[in-house]
Amino acid sequence: MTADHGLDPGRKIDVERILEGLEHYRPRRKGWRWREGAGAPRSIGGFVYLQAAEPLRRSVPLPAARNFGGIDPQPDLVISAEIASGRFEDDIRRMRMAAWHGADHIMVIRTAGQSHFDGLLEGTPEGVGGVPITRKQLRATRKALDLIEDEVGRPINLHSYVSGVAGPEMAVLFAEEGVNGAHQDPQYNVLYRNVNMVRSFVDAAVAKHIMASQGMLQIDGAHNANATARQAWKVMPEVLVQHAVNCEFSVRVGMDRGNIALSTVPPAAPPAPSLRIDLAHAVAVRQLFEGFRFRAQMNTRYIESDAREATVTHVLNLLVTRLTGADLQSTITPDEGRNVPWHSNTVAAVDTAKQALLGMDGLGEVVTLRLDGPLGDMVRELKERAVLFMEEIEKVGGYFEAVSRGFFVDSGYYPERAGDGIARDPLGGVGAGTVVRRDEDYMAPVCHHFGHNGLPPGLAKPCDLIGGCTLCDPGKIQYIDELDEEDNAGARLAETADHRKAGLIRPEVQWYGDGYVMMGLFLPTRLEEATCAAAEMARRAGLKGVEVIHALPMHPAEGTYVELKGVLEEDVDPGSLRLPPVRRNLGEDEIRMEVAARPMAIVAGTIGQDEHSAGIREILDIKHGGLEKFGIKCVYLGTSVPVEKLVDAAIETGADAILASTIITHGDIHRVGLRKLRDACVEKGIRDRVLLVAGGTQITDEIAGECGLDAGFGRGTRGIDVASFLVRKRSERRPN
Ligand code: Z97
Repeated sequence: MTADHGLDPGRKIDVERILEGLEHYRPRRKGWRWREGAGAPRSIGGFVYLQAAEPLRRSVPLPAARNFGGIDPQPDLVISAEIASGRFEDDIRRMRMAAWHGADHIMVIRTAGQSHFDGLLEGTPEGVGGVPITRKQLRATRKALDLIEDEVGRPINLHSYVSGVAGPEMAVLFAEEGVNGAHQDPQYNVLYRNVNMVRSFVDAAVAKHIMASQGMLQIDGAHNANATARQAWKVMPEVLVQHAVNCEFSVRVGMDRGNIALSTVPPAAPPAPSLRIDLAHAVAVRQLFEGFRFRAQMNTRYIESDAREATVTHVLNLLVTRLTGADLQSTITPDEGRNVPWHSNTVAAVDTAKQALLGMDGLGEVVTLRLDGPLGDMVRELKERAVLFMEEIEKVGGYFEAVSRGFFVDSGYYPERAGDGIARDPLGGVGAGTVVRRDEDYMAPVCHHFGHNGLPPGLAKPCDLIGGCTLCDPGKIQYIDELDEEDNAGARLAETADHRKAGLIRPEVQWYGDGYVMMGLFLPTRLEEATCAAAEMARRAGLKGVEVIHALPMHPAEGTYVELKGVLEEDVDPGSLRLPPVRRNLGEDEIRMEVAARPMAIVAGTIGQDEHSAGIREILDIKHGGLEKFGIKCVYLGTSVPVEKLVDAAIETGADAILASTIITHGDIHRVGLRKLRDACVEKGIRDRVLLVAGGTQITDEIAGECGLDAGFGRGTRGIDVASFLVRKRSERRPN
């Protein structure tokens, strides 16, 4: 961090500094923010984008951006990353990485079982399967995100969950701490957390009212039926009903439609013929709920441990998003199937969304969905089934009665019923009988409160009675720091402090210094043997705590691909490394323009008794982006060329540079050859006006320098590396 506490892109975020002075930190803005600048065509890198938002100030572009001048356009949709490793102090770093790749909605999953707590947690214990949502965790995260959003130049939304019997308290906490969005759906409590129905809906009214007061975005919970039902693709009519219940309830409580997002997931996935089913569902949802927002998510139900499979399903889902429209795009990683949240997978999922959405930019201009055929029929049928479902709810006496009869999460395709729905007792569940009617003179001196409030007349705002509520006067918020002396963020950070201070490098999956690495092995044997053998090999290679996280048979007998994780207890001191010099290339267009303005010619060949030619030809030939591509005139003399011949050719053609390739190194023959080349140039008086460049698998810049040449290029060199060097060096030496 720099002096003004802004982030320095070249340095790690200082988590200890984030935790300092938290008791006084206030979120600088509240409410949800969409991406800006979408809706009109935008020119970037010579392309016209129809669905792009404002670019980021700083970012990491997609790898292929190298071919497009390094552009990093940002799609029009907000992109989510779910980040919750159990330790918020480590998640902050992952949030920064995700933001640089294009995430502007950070969803923090709650630690297992937090929805069963009947109050707020304080302190910051370590979580399991998520992060404990506490004031300290939220405040530190929001503070870090405030810095990160300055760094990338785009608002970043922080999000978590308002559910369980502490839902209203959670909503107040979120409102106080500047949380920008939350899942809130009373049906979730009823069906999945067995909270009493009356309690859940009353709590929801309070929570939604508070969320609405801050302009928070709400995501509903309908998708959980897809994730839970035995046959998830059959609950489509029910999902529409669940959306309807939550949408109507939210609007009546006072939420703005523009802040109500339907959580919609494609009901099927390959190997099912999913796209037809998914499209019909997506169109039906959008037709029924016009004016609301759509949060497109993958169906977690179908995510196994295979990264490739998860990515393909994700991309198919993104196609549905582009064809039917959405406001917010979630990203899911194969970690759903592995239960290990890897930094790299979170970032990869954000990139998958960005890449696919950009690739499908403006798809609606060239492709339309045919609603006058089978798709339209399916959409109509789905809507009819949903309406019939709703009518039956009314007929049996309402929502509570319907739930008690197990209408929901039944895997029959309505009106079929499989009888496996979740049934709850309207008089039972957590918090049953805890709702009491307010007295006539009930009075609460707080500003955002649902329902009857018997305030004295003439008050400007209710909290004037107490000199301000916590939402009007944040100074009243009680900030409680660590309660547990052992299980707290400070203690966890202290454990790694020395390592971090020493600047040592250790691999990491989710927590600082966790040492985890992933190993991928193909083993030519059947699955059972392969998984055991792979684990054994990893142990022998020195990994500890080895666990197989993925195995895919290639053939029942021929072999299996296995991925495993384990801890590598190795540190590297960066001070002990000899880093190769970093060469930054000029852009392709810049090189071309320079060469057009001042023509450039080179002579090249493999020197000595060396018959290798593939490498040097790749550097020269236009086919794979060699020097010719930039307009550089190349004279190639072939293999086993005496250095004198190269020098003579350079004089004859007035070449700007000589490229000498040398692969063979025994007896240091490469060094001998290169020195001879330099000497020959000196002898013929051209050393000052030609650039001398060596290339070959074993060549380094250092070796070339030692032999009196200007540069050396080794394995992995591309034409542009050499072209960039030549252009830059020539203008350094001879500016005109
Ligand atoms: C998603 N990948 O993005 P607890 N309320 C609702 C929910 O859907 C959930 C909770 C509360 C998923 C994330 C699934 N949703 C996880 C409407 C969870 C969580 O776990 O009971 O504390 O609450 O939607």
